[in-house]
Order: sequence, then C-alpha cells, then structure tokens
Amino acid sequence: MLERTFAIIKPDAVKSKFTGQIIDRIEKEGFSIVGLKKHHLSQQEAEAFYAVHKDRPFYGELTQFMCSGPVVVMVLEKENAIKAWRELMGATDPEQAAANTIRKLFAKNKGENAVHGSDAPETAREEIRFFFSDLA
Ligand code: 3AN
Repeated sequence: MLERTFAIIKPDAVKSKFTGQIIDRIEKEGFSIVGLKKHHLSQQEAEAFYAVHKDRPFYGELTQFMCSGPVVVMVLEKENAIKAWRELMGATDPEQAAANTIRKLFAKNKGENAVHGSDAPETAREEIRFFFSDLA
C-alpha cells in the first residue's frame, strides 16, 4: 500500500551538513519526497510536537535541542513508508542501530540522533498536518 510518513532531519545533522547525503539516501531507497521545507522550530512548537513525551525525563532536553537550529521537515511516500523509513533510520541509540542505517552513519547519540520518523499511521497523519496542512 502506497503510504505517507513524516520525517525530520534534526538540528545536529543539519548543522553537520548531512542534509544532502540524507536526502540522497532517501531517494536512492525509493521514497518520493512529497513535501520538504527548512524550518527553525520555536520552543512552543517543539513542545507541542513532542507533547506525547512530556512526562519523559528527557522532554526538556529534547525540546531545547529540537529548536537549537534549523531542521528539514519532509513528507515521504513509498509502499509501507512508515515502517520502511523507521528501518532506514535505525534504532534510537546509534550504538544499537544496524549497519548502514542513517542513525548509524550520522547520529551522535540517543538525543542528537539525526532524524525523526512517525511510528504509526495516526501519528504520521498528525505530524504531516502539523507542518504541511495542505498535504494532510
Ligand atoms: P524514536 O525517535 O526512535 O521513535 P522515541 O520515540 O523513543 O524514539 O524518542 C523520541 C525522541 O526522544 C528520540 N528521537 C530522541 O531524540 C529523544 N530521546 C529518546 N530517548 C532519549 C534519551 N534517553 N535521552 C535523550 N533523548 C532521548
């Protein structure tokens, strides 16, 4: 089933100039980029976007990091895009991530981990709507 998911290239990877390499990999893996923009999140936007994590101990660190510099937000389309993008990202902790995944190649640690991806169809719809109201 052709599906859409939502992706972010996080501030660490943008700052390190990995944007081009990550986008190149996304296209080589067969995703179509349906939407793409560079955006600098406000603290308020980061808190709203990560509201599901508000009770986690790393919430403050996570939201501050996500507005520490610009990000690239994207809507990706492919067969089973949600699962395919999470597989391509790799595990949250780059030390646990499989070889050749984006996090293995580009992430610094569990917090500064290069990319984000929606984890389920409902979150994908909500996250797409958050940044791309015209594509939701
Ligand atoms: P994933 O992004 O792999 O779905 P989640 O949903 O467990 O991972 O966590 C959401 C985000 O919170 C992660 N992408 C990461 O940036 C951050 N995060 C998760 N665990 C930690 C941690 N122990 N310390 C700092 N940040 C974390």
